[in-house]
Parts: sequence; structure tokens; C-alpha cells
Amino acid sequence: MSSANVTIVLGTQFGDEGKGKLVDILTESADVCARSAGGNNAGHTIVANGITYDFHLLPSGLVNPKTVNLIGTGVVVHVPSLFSELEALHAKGLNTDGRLFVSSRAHIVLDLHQFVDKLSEVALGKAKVGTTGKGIGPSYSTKAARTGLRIDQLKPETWVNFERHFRQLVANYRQQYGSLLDSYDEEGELKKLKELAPRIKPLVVDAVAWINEQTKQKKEILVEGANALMLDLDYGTYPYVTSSSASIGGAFTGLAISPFSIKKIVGVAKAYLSRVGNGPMPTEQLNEIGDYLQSKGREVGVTTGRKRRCGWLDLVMLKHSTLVNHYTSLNFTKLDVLDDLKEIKAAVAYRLPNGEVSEIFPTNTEDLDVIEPIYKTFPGWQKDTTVCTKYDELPVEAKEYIKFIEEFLGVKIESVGCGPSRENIIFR
Ligand code: 2SA
Ligand code: GDP
Ligand code: MG
Repeated sequence: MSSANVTIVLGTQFGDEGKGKLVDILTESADVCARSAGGNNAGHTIVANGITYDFHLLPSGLVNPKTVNLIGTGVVVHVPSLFSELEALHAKGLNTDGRLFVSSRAHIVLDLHQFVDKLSEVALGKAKVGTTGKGIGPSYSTKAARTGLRIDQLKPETWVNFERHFRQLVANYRQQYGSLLDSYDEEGELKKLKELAPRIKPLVVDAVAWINEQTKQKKEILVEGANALMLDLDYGTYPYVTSSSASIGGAFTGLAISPFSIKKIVGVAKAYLSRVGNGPMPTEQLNEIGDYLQSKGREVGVTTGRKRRCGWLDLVMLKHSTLVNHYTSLNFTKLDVLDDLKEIKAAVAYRLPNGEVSEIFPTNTEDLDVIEPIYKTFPGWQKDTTVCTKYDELPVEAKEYIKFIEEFLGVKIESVGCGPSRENIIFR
């Protein structure tokens, strides 16, 4: 049996809880940082040593010069974006040499998938998901349909085979979309990938052997979750979800780690709620509270620049998230964003249209449009928490809010975020 050497960091809500910041802090004591799911739809902002880094496809562990990073099998990789993101990091002074590896079994996101992503959204009209347009849904679809292309196939020595499969995939899509694909540049994409094939080759590893070797060598592994439980394909607000397993299960299928190697499952939960894209959000505040949270929390999409929708913390949702992901502790983030509020609310149950009160998160996403959140109101603290460095320094009202959440969920809040920088975190 392997030793417990794996810490998993997962988003508990709709993403953008501050996972990147926690991952950056935890890599201080990790040898490996691995992404298990998603693609360059993700957006993780890290503020370290006064520099702001935006990560999309690459693991956030690259900020720490001692950490080696893996893009795991469960991730979908847009190869040109991988290199442009690396170049942006190099321009900010980061040296990534020998610190980035990509699973040979990871699927490739083509420009074609991105093209189709946008076409599908147009076809859905009002019911559109509000995707990032990064080709995530179409890429996981071709993976499931067994027509996708994997990183391993992108090799100069077997280029002819790659080209054959690529052209077959384009032909499949052309059959489906006809003239709508006329402006897709098939030859241009193929040429670009041919140029990138020798560049990606040195990064490619058999990630099964690789991750098991890390464990054998007693390396500490940190799994960086992307997106979040409520965007998970199975447990989120389907169909308003992403197309990967953003839940705990994705960490196993995406990385081939042993279930016995798990030391901790840290859920990252924001002190309020945000969502980018469409789909239900019962506690959304389409009023001055929502506007306040959006502007004070700087809630703008890192990948698309879209304004994030904001509202009160939803504990019914967070309980559902806890029941699926089995968090061993929580990192409670952005508490400072609530600093100016006179009172703070959190949903503790839903009132159903027939008047019944339920604490169970509904399966049917349409039910979320007709339930009414039942709130508990907490007094605000109206003090600056960004200056707090110890738990005891937090205002008593903030500690009461935290205590209630811990008791409701039955999970300990192990750390609290009070600002965007590495320094603005309190471990208890
Ligand atoms: P997709 O592109 O197929 O994964 O979109 C499906 C849904 O998943 C949502 N989604 C996200 N939600 C929050 N944050 C994400 N990353 C970026 C960020 C998003 C951005 O960190 O801000 O910049 O807009 C992310 N990625 C996907 C998406 O909004 C759809 O609801
Ligand atoms: P992720 O997708 O979960 O990694 O989160 P994002 O990086 O997309 O969004 C979180 C944003 O909040 C980033 O801009 C972070 O720098 C910022 N952030 C993280 N923790 C805190 C916090 O405790 N307080 C404040 N004010 N900002 C934070
Ligand atoms: Mg994000």
C-alpha cells in the first residue's frame, strides 16, 4: 500500500473560489503539482511577490521554482495555448525548464473544437450554456465518441497517422455542420500543429508510470482542481456545467493516483457566491448587494473577461458539494469582501413551490428556478480584515459566521482568506 502523499484541492461552488492562490501556498511543501481535469477554460489568478500571474491550462505550481508540474490524462490540451501561456510566464521572469510534463494520454483540443463550441452555443440560442468558447465541450465529446486525438499522436515521426486522423475528424464535423464550417482553416491548423509537434515532444510522459514513480520516491503531490463541483458533469447544475469531472472522481481518473494515497481533500469555498455563464443560482442578488460583491470582489472572468454574477453563500449547495467530495477541511476565501456589509446572509434551506422546506439540493436544474432560498441573517463586522494575521484577530462576528458554516457542513474551516496576496491567509 502507498503512503499518504497526496493533497487534493477542489472548487466547492461554481469556480473562482481562489483555488490558484491556495495551490500556490501549498506548493511550498509539495514536490509535484498536477492538473487532473478541464482545459484552458480555467482561470486561476495568483499574486506572488507583487506579480500577478494568470493560469489557464498550466498548473499553478509553476510559480514555485522547486515544484515539478504535470498536465494529467484527464485534461484536454490546446497545444498552441500551452505554449503561449508558457511564453507569458517566461516574460514575467519564471523559468519553467524541466518543470512541466504532459500526459501522453491527454486529449487534444483543436481550433476546430473551439469553432464548434461557438457554433453550438449559437444553436442553443437563449438556452446557451455560456461556455468560455475554449472548445472544452466538443473536445470531451470527441473523447467520449472515440474520435478524438491524443497528445501521444502528435509526434513528428508518425505525422502521417496524425494527419489522417485529424482529417477524418474534420470530415466528421463537416458532415454535421456543412457550410457553417466554411471559414474554419483546416490547412492552417494542421500546419501550426506540425510546427508544434517537435516542441511538445520533450514534455510528453507516460503519466501512469510518471505519477507512480513520484509516489515511489515519496514525493508530496498536490492535485490542483479546476472549475468546481457545481460545474461537474455529473453532480453540477446539468446541463449548465462544464464537460469534465471537476469532482473528486476526476482526480483519480485524471491522474492514476491511488485512493489510499490521499492525505487531505481541501475544498475551497468563497464567503459568498459567484457564477460566470448561464444556469441557475438561487442566491443571486440582482441588486446593490450583487453589484457590491462583484466590484469589491473584483469578480471578472480570468479567461473571458466576463463579469461574474454574485450573491449570498448557499449552504444547501455547499452541503451537496461536501457530500460528493468528502472534504477533510475547507479554505474559506474572500472574507474581506464582506467587510463593509451591515448584515450578511446565507441560504440554509430551500422553500419548494408546495410550501415544503428542503435541505436537499435538487437533481432537476429547472427546480432551482422555482425554489425560494431561506436565509439566516448574520450581523456584519464592518472592520478591515485584510490586516488580520491570526485567527483570534478576526472580528467576533466573522468568527461566528465561520463557526455556523462549520457546524452546518460538519467540516472544519482550516484556513481563511482575507485578501488576494499570499500573505492574506490565516491558518488556524
Ligand atoms: P466550458 O467553457 O464548456 O467549460 O463552460 C461551461 C460552463 O462552465 C463555466 N466555466 C467556468 N466558471 C467559472 N470560472 C471558469 N474559469 C474562468 C475564470 C472563466 C471566465 O476563472 O474566470 O473567464 O469566464 C470557468 N470555466 C468554465 C462556464 O462559464 C460555463 O458556465
Ligand atoms: P480560482 O479559479 O478558484 O483559482 O479563482 P480565480 O483566480 O479565478 O478567482 C479568485 C480571485 O480572487 C483571484 O483574483 C484571486 O487573486 C482573488 N483572491 C483569492 N483569495 C482571495 C481573498 O481571500 N480575498 C480577496 N479579496 N481576493 C482573493
Ligand atoms: Mg477561476
